[in-house]
Amino acid sequence: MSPLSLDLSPDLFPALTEAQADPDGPGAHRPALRFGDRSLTYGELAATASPLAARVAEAGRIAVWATPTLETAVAVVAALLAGVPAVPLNPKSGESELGHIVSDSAPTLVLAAQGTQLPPALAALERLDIDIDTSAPAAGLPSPGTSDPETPALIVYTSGTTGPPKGAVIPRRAIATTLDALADAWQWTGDDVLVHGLPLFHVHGLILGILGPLRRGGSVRHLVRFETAGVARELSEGATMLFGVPTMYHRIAETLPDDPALAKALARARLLVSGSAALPVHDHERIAQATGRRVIERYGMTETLMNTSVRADGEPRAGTVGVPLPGVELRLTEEDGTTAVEAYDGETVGEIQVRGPNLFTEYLDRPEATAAAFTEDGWFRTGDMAVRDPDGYVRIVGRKATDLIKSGGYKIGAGEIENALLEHPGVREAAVTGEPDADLGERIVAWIVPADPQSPPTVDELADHVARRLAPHKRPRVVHHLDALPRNDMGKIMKRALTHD
Ligand code: MCA
Ligand code: AMP
Repeated sequence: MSPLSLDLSPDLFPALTEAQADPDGPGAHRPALRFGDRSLTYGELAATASPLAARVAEAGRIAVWATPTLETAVAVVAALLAGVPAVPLNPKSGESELGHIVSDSAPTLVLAAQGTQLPPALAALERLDIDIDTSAPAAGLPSPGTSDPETPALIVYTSGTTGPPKGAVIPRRAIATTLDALADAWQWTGDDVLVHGLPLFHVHGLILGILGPLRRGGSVRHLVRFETAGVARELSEGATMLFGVPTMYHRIAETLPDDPALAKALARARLLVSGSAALPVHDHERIAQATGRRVIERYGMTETLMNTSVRADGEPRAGTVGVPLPGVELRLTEEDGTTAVEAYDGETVGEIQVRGPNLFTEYLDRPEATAAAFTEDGWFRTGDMAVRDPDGYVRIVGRKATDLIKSGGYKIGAGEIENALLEHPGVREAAVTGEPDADLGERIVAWIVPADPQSPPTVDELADHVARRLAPHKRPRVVHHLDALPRNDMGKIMKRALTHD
């Protein structure tokens, strides 16, 4: 593994700085971003993001209405140039989730694409329209020397086992170091053209998928909406890398037998990368068989950004997440959470703990939750359980909390869905579990005791209720009605009994 020099220079996007300094130079004409049929070169991105950066520079914290559009990318780049923390909002979030995020993070402004209608939960916020006007005279980029690497760059909301989502405060230092570590592991350069259709309010789609190519001086083509036809088109028209969650690769694996053009396009790619959840070996093998190419996996978390990856120059082994990235310390610990597991035997299971410049700073305004997430000597407890092969490859075998569900690559806390279900008048008691699903990895299952057993609420009614309050990806896909929830002597719901119906 090559050593990584830690670049803590405050300039996150050297290619953008170069385009700004020399607007007629070749660097300014290189493509940066493309969403559907709209695109920006580096020169155009500098011209549109720099005046926006100047306008938000005095804001304490901004929210970004993170639709899958050029505007979102421009807004986040502008915030980073200005050194102002940005909170990306899921535009499909329901009223109670949005209300929580806005009151918790207290932004002073919300940035949204011109013409977008914002929901009532954002009505109290001052709105700034993102107007992509590349003809406007470019303002000077804010001096990069003014930004401390520890300055919060993004606040990304992530679910825990109970209660509403917490804001993970991600400093500039973590973004720069994780992206540079991935560049080393993947031989990722400015010549790469990335294609993806991930949402832009999480680490995967936004930091890796938008800021990653921009930091390298390369380009990204966003599909706006994930479809295998879009993947085939872009990879056959010059894109070199694909990022996706396992559900997307599962859909690719399902489509491949009837789509030779997709197989041909994937075979040309330099790198196919999966992450956010485990990609089942069956899907790995189906894709390898149809294309001759192996998908590689990387493992990360909102709080840690990226921890490990199969390297481009390493052996692409299905079912593993590869080796620790340069600069990342990784250990497995025994049940006590502090004794390190020394074995590299492919068998001894321990909790993954990590330390390094890729880590977040804190959960916003939650010192207790932050303290609980770390050991006394500064290791972050991921809650993921793994073994290590003799050559250091990490294989994730499960996770500590049964109350965390990964569905479609989204992390969802059972507790927040239970709370939402209990707000429905037809629900007396509720418990939520995840069960295996070939497409989503896990599907959300609600077990409810209806208020009126004669007319229990239907699955559609409860799905709509949760989607409207929280977000559509948090909606239950299956609902079971029970007379009572199984409880132990202490009155605690025994979820393991529920999964074995
Ligand atoms: C259906 N829909 C509904 C309802 N039923 N909407 C409201 N109420 C209902 N009752 C709508 C959905 O909103 C959606 O609308 C459509 O029906 C289909 O929804 P669904 O089947 O749920 O999903 P999908 O659209 O097929 O999505 C699959 C997906 C998605 C594309 C794979 O799950 C996805 O984008 N996942 C990515 C998650 C991710 O980025 N995770 C990263 C976090 P419409 O069709 O209009 O959309 S993890 C991370 O960042 C860490 C650091 C890491 O390691 O990466
Ligand atoms: P999130 O908090 O939404 O960022 O999700 C982080 C979690 O996703 C991790 O703690 C892991 O459980 C899971 N995860 C991410 N990448 C992988 C992967 N390649 N394989 C298995 N699990 C993964």
